[in-house]
Amino acid sequence: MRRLRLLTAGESHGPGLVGVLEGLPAGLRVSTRRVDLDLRRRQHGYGSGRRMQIERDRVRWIAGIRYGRTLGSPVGFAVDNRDWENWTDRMSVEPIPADRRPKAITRARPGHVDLAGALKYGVDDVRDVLERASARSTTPRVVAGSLARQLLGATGVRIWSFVDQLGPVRAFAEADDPLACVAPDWPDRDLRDPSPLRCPDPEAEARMLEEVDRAKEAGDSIGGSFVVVAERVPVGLGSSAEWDTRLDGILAGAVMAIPGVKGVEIGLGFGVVDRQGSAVHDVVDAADAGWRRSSNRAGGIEGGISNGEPIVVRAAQKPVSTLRSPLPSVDLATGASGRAHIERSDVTVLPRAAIVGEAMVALMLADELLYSFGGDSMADLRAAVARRRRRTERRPG
Ligand code: EPS
Repeated sequence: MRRLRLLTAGESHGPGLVGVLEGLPAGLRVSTRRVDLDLRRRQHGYGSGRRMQIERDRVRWIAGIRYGRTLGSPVGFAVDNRDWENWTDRMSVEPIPADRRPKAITRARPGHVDLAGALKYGVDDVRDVLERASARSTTPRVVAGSLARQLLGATGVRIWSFVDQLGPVRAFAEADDPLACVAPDWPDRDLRDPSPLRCPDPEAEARMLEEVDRAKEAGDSIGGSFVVVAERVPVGLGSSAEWDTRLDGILAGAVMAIPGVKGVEIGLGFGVVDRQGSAVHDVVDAADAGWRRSSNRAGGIEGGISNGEPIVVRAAQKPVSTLRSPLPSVDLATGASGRAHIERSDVTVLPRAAIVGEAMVALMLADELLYSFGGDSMADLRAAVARRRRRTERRPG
């Protein structure tokens, strides 16, 4: 990140999670209610395990906010783990003699951090590495992302998401452009009253729910893909001047860094592979007084720069790697073959990962917005963005 800095810490079953977000301008009006709503959205979704009934994530501000507005100093925050009280021995900060410790986990789960992490850090108990790799680590990202969303919102940008595929079931499968089938009021409905899997195609969602049940009955897990959309992003975020300033690269890296994400597409993504250029590139709509395109296959980014169209990011998420019918594994301590260990877990985290996707996209866009338009205060930032919009949102003549 170029203007913002985010540091997070926290183990899944430790006392809690913390974060510091540095670089927000002064004067951003912070809605704690909205942050808590985003935290609640991250906890919502069919296919979650029992843990989500234990936790009631709420942000606790520690620094950087006064009378509901940012001060320009680093914003510090915490989210408590309610489950911690059940884990004080297994996650004790104080030393425990080896003979009184709960049993170490030594049979790594294929697909999880377990084996690579244990070998990297030279640990005997896989819990030392799995705790931080947990989906729980995304909680502070959602707090920071919610602040970024509020900053973007103050300049007119809106971010939303949906699940577009779970296992073999794809939303709006018959459509050329599934995004065009999402009802315009979906983002509001999704906020007020999210559907079980946060899928805007009810017929597909019913079949997705059956897939989750089937995976659960089989002791298996299931993944899929989600889409994040950012609307009214000003023209000109990112640049083609240097490899690491391209907005598509920045977004892809941040979304790929969500646990379990194995692929990221912008716009048409891998759909560009089998089309000719004329069926890929978006022409400017002759009937529009602005610079609108008649299609948005580029997903709102050309040459690494936002072009004013909605930014569309799609991510593929692998199935959760804890299986109730575990895969074969090898015991790290003895070298003996056996089955991977089983932790309480989820059948799918897909609807929740989409909220983390919103957070990562919001953070990257807020960072680029601040880089391009600067401002020590929100008033400076808003004025600079409005100036850019005036210059870029109408065609001459
Ligand atoms: C996770 C396993 C489950 C999830 C957890 C991620 O936790 P537990 O082992 O306590 O049942 O619920 O995700 C969260 C706690 C969260 O807030 O997202 C895992 O193995 O990664």
